[in-house]
Amino acid sequence: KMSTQQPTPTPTSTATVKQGRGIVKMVLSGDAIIVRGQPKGGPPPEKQINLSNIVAPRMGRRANMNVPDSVDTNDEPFAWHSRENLRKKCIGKEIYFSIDYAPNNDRCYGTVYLGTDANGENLNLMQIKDGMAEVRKVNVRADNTEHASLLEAEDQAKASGIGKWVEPRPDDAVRNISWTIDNGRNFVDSYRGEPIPVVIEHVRDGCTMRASLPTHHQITFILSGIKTPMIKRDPDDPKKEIADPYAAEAKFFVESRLLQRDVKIILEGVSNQNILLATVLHPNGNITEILLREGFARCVDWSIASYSQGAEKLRAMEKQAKERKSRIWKDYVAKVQETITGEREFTGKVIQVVNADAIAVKTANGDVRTIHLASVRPPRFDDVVHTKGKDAPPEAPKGKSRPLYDVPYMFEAREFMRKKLIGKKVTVTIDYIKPSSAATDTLGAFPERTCATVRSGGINIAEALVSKGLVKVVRHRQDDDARSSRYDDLLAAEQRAVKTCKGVNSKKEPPIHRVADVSGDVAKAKQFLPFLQRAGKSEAVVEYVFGGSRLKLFLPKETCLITFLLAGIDCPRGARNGAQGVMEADAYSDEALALTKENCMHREVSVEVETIDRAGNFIGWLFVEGVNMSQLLLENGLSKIHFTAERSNFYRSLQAAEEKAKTQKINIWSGYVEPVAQVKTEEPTERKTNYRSVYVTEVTPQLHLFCQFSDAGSKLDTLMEKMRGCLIADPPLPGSHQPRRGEFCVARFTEDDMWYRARVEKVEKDKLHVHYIDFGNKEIIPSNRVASLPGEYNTGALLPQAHEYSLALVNPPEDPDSLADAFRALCGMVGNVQFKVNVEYKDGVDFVTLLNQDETLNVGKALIGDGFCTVAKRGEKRLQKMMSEFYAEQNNAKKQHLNLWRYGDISEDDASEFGYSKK
Ligand SMILES: *[C@@H]1O[C@H](CO)[C@@H](O)[C@H](O)[C@H]1NC(C)=O
Ligand SMILES: *[C@@H]1O[C@H](CO)[C@@H](O)[C@H](O)[C@H]1NC(C)=O
Ligand SMILES: *[C@@H]1O[C@H](CO)[C@@H](O)[C@H](O)[C@H]1NC(C)=O
Ligand SMILES: CC(=O)N[C@H]1CO[C@H](CO)[C@@H](O)[C@@H]1O
Repeated sequence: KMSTQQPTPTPTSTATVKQGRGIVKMVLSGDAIIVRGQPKGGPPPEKQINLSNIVAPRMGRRANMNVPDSVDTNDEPFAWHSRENLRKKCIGKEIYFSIDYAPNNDRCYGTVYLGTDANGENLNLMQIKDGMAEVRKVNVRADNTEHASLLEAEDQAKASGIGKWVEPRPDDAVRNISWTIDNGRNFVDSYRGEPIPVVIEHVRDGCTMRASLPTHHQITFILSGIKTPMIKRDPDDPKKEIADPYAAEAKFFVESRLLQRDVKIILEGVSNQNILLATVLHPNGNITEILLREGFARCVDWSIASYSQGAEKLRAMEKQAKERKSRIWKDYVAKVQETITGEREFTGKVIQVVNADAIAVKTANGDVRTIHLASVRPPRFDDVVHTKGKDAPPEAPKGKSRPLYDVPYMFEAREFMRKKLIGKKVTVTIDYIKPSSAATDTLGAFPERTCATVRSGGINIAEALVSKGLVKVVRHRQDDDARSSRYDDLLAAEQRAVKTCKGVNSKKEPPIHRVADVSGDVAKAKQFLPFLQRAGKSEAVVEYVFGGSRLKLFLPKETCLITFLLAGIDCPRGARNGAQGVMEADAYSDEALALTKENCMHREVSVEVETIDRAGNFIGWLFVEGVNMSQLLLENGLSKIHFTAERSNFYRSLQAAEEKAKTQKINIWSGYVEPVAQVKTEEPTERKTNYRSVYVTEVTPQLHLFCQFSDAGSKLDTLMEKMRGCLIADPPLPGSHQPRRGEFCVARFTEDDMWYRARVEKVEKDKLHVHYIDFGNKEIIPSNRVASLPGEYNTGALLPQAHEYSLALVNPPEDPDSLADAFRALCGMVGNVQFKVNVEYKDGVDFVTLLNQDETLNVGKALIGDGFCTVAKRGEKRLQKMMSEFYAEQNNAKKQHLNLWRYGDISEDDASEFGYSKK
């Protein structure tokens, strides 16, 4: 601690001052010190005083790089002992000095006393007495009593052989100085974290110092975990220094406490530039924490993991300084974090490993939430250290991309999480919310992410993954507080993983997973079939659950991926793309999916493959922990028995399971009425009607109609309004989205320049063929008018609203001109008013009767009556009555020679002759 006493200010000119007081800042050698006066505003004045009339052995010096031919010099014998003798006596202490001779400003000889006046111990004399210096004979005058006592003391020291007068001279009289260290890593490791007593020889700035070790190694180190404001050389003028604000203050703060003090240091690490990292331990506290607390330093992520005394204390100290806006934080404003709504901490069951850094958790109330592990990211191709050298390009795979198997250590990461977590309870502590981001050149868009610390059985999963080298720690921006609450643990774990060469940090080639993806490959699937059939039971890992009875399996022994369908059941299916557009989900498909997901996702299961379907999907039985999944679905009323189950061994138990569900009337059986007697279903003879109100939004030249149900209009309006609002608030970068065929997107309709949901039908060079899925119209637009469809507005939120229909019993003409006439006529009939439709039959699309509201117009019938179209013949009994009405209309048209019939009767037989061909 600095004395609170007021030393006499040391003037800059020594010519006038003969005496003074000060604090010893530094001892240069056994006969020279630097004294510091009282600060007056700026840094305190300093003054070098050489002790008069004595001469101590010279200290060895390192070659000065700026002076040519300069070389390292050795100590004169006992130079170190002499310096240390004086240093231990007076460093940091108050002294009184009396100047004996000062030929100029730079040279100044004096007598120095410990304390505040000349009654204190005379240090010049002390050095002579202790045999640490000789009397400077040229100066000595016989009449001077002071000189006489120096000479007397020297004689005594010589006589008793102390200090430099010892005989014989010991080996350590000259230090064996090592100015440099070859291998920092090895040097640090050799001390194994033990505190080393050192003397701080120089303070370059608040966090960079030089120290001499007991071995006389001279080391430069920086304090682990922090950075203080820097003093740098001006790149334009090497003599000038540029200092960050508070750099001088930080340096003084450290210098006045540590310079030439006896302290201990712990060597903790080494930077990429071979600079040592260390922590200084001082009896009054450790300077790293104090600098942070005082606002002289900030935490730095790259070295904080090296700090051996508990990184969390450093963060806490920094936080305190920030809150007080102390020094470097004077303009600090806390960043407003994305608000975390709801609970910050909750527990749940892990039901899926979504990625190497993400899981799906089912909470107590049944919600499923995707949770990203905070501050880590999955492994990447360029993470692995390739044995072929740094410049070897990372080996991205050719062909179908399967990151799980192709990206080094991705599979290991997934397996670690799968085995540790699936079906297990975890505690989730939300650390931050990462807002959604638009797509960039290198990264796809991603939705908002909930980032959290996830613990299972007291283990921080992210930390475990990092320490195994299976994920990497994200380097956040210095001022970014949106990070893991255990960020320093992650950094420390990564440091261990690098040191022990774990996972992506290994220098070995990463493990390779050659996996044959048989799913969707009919030919390959057929080759595998006999093999799997013969195997009987095969072990498998469920990679994904697409639907209640549809799964993707990985067979580790066979190292192949297959699509697998549960045998013996008819399970409700979700919304899907059929041949004629999106098909709506069957009732209870979500419940069936949830049951299979919860029981099977990522589990180890055994399967018995029976057969294969035309698309190359394997069909068979799946057992998970002794449960037959087909049977479980039946038991829960989420499937019906399929007739193919009859030949299986499980038929009886399957039947029993279905019966049970039926009698309990659960799920698909909730409306089930036990049949009184078996009635043979016959083909209905009566037409059934169930009209729905629609708006016709689009007519195609082939006379197909796209309609929106009137009762769904408000839902669509709300969705579009929200979606457009979202796109205006966060406008997509034109051209940032590269849509693929079949993908849903948003497209700006040329006519009104507004965004609509659409589907890409074809991709050309700079053009896209898009189909507006809620209205049915199509157009070709430049690709920069298309953006990605925000997730919350996709077809999961609302199915495409344009339903495609054909007119029942109506045959459009094939001749292009007649077809164009019919098209115009149809357009004229279906203006912007409500109609109603009844589905009559399905044949590719739904064929409908289209009536206006008061039923005065039957559109199909009118087209035939006006001779624009002909009657399409159908065999169904229920349609015969309607068909005969249509034929009557057609005969009328013929008689009046309307349109198609203007040249006479073109009956089906001679149609081709007239050029009106029919299929
Ligand atoms: C004062 O002491 C220093 C350090 O030992 C030495 O380098 C310097 O030459 C001395 N100055 C004079 C004028 O003797
Ligand atoms: C000085 O130290 C170095 C390494 O610390 C050692 O190799 C060398 O032998 C020592 N020299 C003497 C003279 O002790
Ligand atoms: C570091 O310093 C603080 C006081 O600033 C003290 O409480 C703590 O014990 C010190 N730690 C060590 C390892 O010396
Ligand atoms: C052969 C077999 O494993 N049968 C199981 C099918 O699943 C039910 C549960 O739904 C089990 O009870 C059976 O043992």
